[in-house]
Amino acid sequence: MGYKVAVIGATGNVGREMLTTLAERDFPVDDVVALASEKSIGSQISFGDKSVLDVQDLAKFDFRGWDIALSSPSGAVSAQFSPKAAAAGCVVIDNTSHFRMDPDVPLIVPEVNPEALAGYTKRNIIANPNCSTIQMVVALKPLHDLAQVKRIVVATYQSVSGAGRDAMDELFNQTRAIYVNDPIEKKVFDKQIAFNVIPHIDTFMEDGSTREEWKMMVETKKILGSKITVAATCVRVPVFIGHAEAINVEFERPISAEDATEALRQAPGITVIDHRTDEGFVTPVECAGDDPVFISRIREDFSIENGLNLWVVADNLRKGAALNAVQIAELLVRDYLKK
Ligand code: 2RA
Repeated sequence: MGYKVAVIGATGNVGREMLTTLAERDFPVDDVVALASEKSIGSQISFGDKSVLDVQDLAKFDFRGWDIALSSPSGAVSAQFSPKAAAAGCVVIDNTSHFRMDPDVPLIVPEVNPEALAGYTKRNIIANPNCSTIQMVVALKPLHDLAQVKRIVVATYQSVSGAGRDAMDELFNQTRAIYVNDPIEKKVFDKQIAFNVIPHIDTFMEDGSTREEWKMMVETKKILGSKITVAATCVRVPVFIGHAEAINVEFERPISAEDATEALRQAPGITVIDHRTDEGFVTPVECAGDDPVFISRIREDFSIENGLNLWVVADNLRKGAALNAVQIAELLVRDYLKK
């Protein structure tokens, strides 16, 4: 006996990846529906290689009788429809930032804090963390267990797919325009993204940081440990898929590069590729389409006590969003929604 699963925001980058991941992992569905705004009605979308779905109108959909909704619309749409779906008895796994810091909504990375899922019944909503947070806490969880993380300094190199399909088109069109000496158009990003990097993701805040940097700080505290301090600089780079992060970590206790590497090799959801030779590390183009969080460049930071540096790469649409949401759904049906 399977589950009735709705995908909200099905026509976006993450919504499409959610459908692909559900099909690839043979999630036990009896029925699946693709939901989007009225402008997408009439379009079709593939449910992996299993079937093709007619996109239905979210505004007119009745969630009664549906078990799980994987949701990745805008935050405003989620704010409007997630509570409605939850009230109809459909457990919502929401990829937007809207509910992440709600104390009654668990913020889950299955490899890191699966026990927190028990709190989902308070609102029938579960939050999927931000992509840049997910890959970082997956990498740091085994090291936190070993030597207790005290402070994180992270610089991110985030691909344009994190900003949606139009952002991917903008990178492609700008790159082509520059090659043929055409004028470039800027619609999604405030500056040229082709052959450039932009230290601005999401909106600026009063203290000069961006909401993306704020998300990494507050979400890490909620998922991994409230005493951990985080200094983040989030940068958009001309890459289509795959976020990379240069992470410097200070621990409460000593930790060697060898012990860290061994702990990472044993940890779930992680692949260590770290040879300290040419090509002995991972880059975003190599992670696109893959599930693991990849870790390279593991080395001690001798400039501080108990310091370590890491290079962490993951597919931001898969582990950074869709895969993590489906893994939460797998945990949910295994431990709570048995049929
Ligand atoms: C980004 N993390 O990369 C944000 C949202 N996906 O744009």
